[in-house]
Amino acid sequence: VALEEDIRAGITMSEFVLYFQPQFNGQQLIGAEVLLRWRHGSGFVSPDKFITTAEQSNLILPLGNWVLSQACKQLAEWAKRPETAHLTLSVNVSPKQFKHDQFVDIVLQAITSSGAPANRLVIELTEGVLLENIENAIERMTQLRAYGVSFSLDDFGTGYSSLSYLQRLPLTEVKIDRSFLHDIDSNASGASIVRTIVSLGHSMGLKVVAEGIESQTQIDYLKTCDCFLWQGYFIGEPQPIESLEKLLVQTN
Ligand code: G
Ligand code: G
Ligand code: G
Ligand code: MN
Ligand code: NA
Repeated sequence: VALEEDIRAGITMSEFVLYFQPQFNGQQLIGAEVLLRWRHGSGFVSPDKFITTAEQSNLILPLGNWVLSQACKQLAEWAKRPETAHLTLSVNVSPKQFKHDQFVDIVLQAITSSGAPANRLVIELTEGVLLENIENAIERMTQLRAYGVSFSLDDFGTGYSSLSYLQRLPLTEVKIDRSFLHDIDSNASGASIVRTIVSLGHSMGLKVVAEGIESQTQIDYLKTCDCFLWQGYFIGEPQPIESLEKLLVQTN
């Protein structure tokens, strides 16, 4: 309850900020994942410490709306300049947000009020919420897809659902869970699992993003798997918007 009160106060006091973790296609910067940070007291509180509470207390709804609207404002800014107009933003959406009756309207509202190009917005979801009520999930996703919004399945490979089930979802992308990337370095079966997941994703007609890249070895290996969509500390940490934009100048 104390944490819940702190989050409430944090929202009104504008203590929440967005960080942006770069995403690359090979050497080229193509966009970023939006990651919420809480500047509270003496330092930053990680989402791991507050997302669960925010989710339980419904505070994730105002917080999540804020993230979506900020991301859309950023996309609208980028759309004005040719150097940045191609960039995408991936926003994490929690189960409670996705299941909310107004979810589709909330996303459309964020897009419309900011003037963001909908086809630059990617929504990251996890398997559990999508399969809890698959018909409903398909309907919501299809409605937003019609406007150009894309969907990425986060933590791919850690769920338990059948592929035929997953294939029914109008996804555009999967993100290989970072535990598999980690295993490339630590054991032999890790490497073949990553290769299999990449090939599986491609055969489903999806983009495959490798996240949690922490070494050159992993990059070299991903190239041999025909996976060029990359995200991780080794190539770009989550950072404020200003430094992301500097990076753009350096990489283009
Ligand atoms: O950025 P970091 O690795 O600390 O994130 C920890 C967890 O919090 C990750 O699972 C990430 O998806 C989640 N997270 C980060 N930002 C957001 C956000 O804006 N909304 C939601 N729902 N989850 C987020
Ligand atoms: O599956 P197919 O033989 O069409 O694949 C041709 C090549 O393109 C393969 O190397 C495969 O990994 C890659 N590929 C297939 N589908 C996709 C896709 O949706 N996105 C990306 N980035 N690569 C793909
Ligand atoms: O659950 P999700 O995939 O959205 O989590 C994203 C989280 O992963 C962010 O909090 C981010 O800080 C973290 N992250 C990003 N890159 C790396 C990395 O290379 N290694 C590890 N261990 N975590 C990472
Ligand atoms: Mn994510
Ligand atoms: Na993930």
